[in-house]
Amino acid sequence: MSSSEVYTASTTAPVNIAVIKYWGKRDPKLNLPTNSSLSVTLAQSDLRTHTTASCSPSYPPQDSLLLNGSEQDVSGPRTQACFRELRALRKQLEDANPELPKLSSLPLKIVSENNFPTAAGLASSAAGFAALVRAIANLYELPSSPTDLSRIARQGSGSACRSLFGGYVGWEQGSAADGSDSVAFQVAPASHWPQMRALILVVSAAKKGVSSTTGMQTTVATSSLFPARANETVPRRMKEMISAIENRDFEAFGKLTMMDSNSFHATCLDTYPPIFYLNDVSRAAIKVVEAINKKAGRIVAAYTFDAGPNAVVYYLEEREKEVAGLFKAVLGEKDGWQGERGERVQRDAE
Ligand code: 2P0
Repeated sequence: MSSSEVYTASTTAPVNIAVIKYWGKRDPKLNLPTNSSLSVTLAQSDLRTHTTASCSPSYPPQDSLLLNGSEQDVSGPRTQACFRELRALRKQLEDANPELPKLSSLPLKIVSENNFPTAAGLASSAAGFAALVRAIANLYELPSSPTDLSRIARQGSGSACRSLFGGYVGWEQGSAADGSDSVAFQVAPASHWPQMRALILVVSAAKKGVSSTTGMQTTVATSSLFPARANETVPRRMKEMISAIENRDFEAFGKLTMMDSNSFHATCLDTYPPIFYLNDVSRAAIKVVEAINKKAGRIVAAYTFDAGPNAVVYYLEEREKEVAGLFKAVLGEKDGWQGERGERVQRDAE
């Protein structure tokens, strides 16, 4: 290779929003979870990270990562784990094929752009690490499957493993100490249930107060509700959720989604000191969903909240007017739903 040659590859990865939540690590270093989880991957055209990975003998010797134009620290163990694993796979390829350029020994330059607020409880780390891992895998021309890449992305951020697949995606907690069986799997492609929609209500685009990593560690250490959630409730609901998706049963999907969000936030409140992710506007959104469902006489809308106050409301396309329309009518004028403190955006699930 010439000393000025630049090798490059790009990809995008979408945000995923869990309907059965990941909360708790049995191994914080490898990001091995205390329970399995399940999410819906949003459409590529909506909330996503676009990442370009490149390497060149002409680059400065240190790896670098630029996110939305600002330089990020890549020395943390999570980013380092992803770089190390991907380089090791490239090295294996180079050893087996001596004619290949020795990219594994070159400095990496990663450039990422999110088209949504970073670290506002909108799963930015999920899309971010998924895109980072796939961009480098493409750059290195690795023969890795999405499952293999999910195993690597998980070490960047747990929820990132689910953004390597589209549609309805599970993350099997696994039991191996080395994390080899803690990977994502596709439950169904988006085309299986194309009527699914997600309305995202950005209550606050501010960075969250308690990081997921810190929050979940404190929950595991202090909540007495947590063991029942991790060992009994979630394993049962994972099976029920997979059936609901397979049968395109929105009532079951919606009820499980809302109950699991409530269960997750209950363990947050039961954490000591307590963790509050929901605020008054979040609770107003829950009330609106309840009113919509009461009026319909069945579950046609389902809320869920991650580690922040922003609501995601799932519904089917045929209920667009009732659900998205009512949210606009009822909450559009309220403080906290528009203006400087937040914007209201509507996003379709793929
Ligand atoms: C989820 N969350 O399943 C849950 C629901 C937040 C609430 O995954 O420490 O950023 O990087 O593995 O993946 C957020 O946790 O945590 C998360 P790390 P991550 O989507």
